[in-house]
Amino acid sequence: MTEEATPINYVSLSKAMSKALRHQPERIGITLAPDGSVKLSVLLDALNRHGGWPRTLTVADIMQVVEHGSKQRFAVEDGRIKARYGHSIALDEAYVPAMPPAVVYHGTSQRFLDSIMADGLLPMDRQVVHLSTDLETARAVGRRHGGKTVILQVDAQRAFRDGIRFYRGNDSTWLADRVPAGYLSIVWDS
Ligand code: HQG
Repeated sequence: MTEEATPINYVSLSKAMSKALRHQPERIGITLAPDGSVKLSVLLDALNRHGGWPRTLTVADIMQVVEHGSKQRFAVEDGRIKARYGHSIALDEAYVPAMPPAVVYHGTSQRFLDSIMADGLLPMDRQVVHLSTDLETARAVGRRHGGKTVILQVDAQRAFRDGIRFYRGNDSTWLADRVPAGYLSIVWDS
C-alpha cells in the first residue's frame, strides 16, 4: 500500500482534534487564540508530532473531518481552525452572542432532572450549556448519557429577552450561559 493509501481512522482524528481544540491544547504543545483558533498548519504539525498515526497526517485528512465528520464540530477560516462548541477551557472570544430561535431543546438523562429543575441548566464541565434546534438532535445528545432520556424545551425567546446570552454553535446546536429552571419545561420523557 502506498503511504497516501494507508487509511486514517477519522473518528480517532476527530477525537484528537476535539481534545486539542476544546480541552487540552497544551497536551500537544499548541496555544489557542482568544477565539479558540490556531493555524491549521500548526495543529497539523502538532498532531503529527504527538499522534502515533499510521502515516503522516495531511491537511486533506483534517479537512475530511471538518467537512464530512458526523457533526459540524470544527470551523476553518483564513487558514485557521477552531472548535465550534464544546470547550472546557475558558476563552475570551470563542462564542459570539446571537439571537436564538424562539424555542430550543436540551436532551439529557432522567437522572439529572431533579438537579436541573432545582438549579437550572449549568455548563458543568464545559464553558456553556449546549442546546439543540430540533427534538431528534436533542434525543441523540441525551442518549449519550445513558438511562432514560428526557427532553427539555427552553423558552429561548423569553430567556434572550430577559438578558440570557445565547451563541450559535452549528446548524443544530445553540449555546447559552446558564439557563434558570423557569425557562424549562419537559416535552418528552421516554
Ligand atoms: C447535565 C456533544 C445536573 C446536562 C453533544 C448534561 C453536544 C446537569 C450534562 C455537546 C445540570 C453535561 C454537549 C444540573 C446540566 N444538574 N446535571 N444543574 N445542568 N446538567 O456532555 O449537552 O459529540 O457536557 O443535562 O452533541 O450532553 O462532543 O453536555 O446531560 O452538542 O461534538 O450535565 O457534546 O457533542 O454533559 O453535550 P455534556 P451535553 P460532541
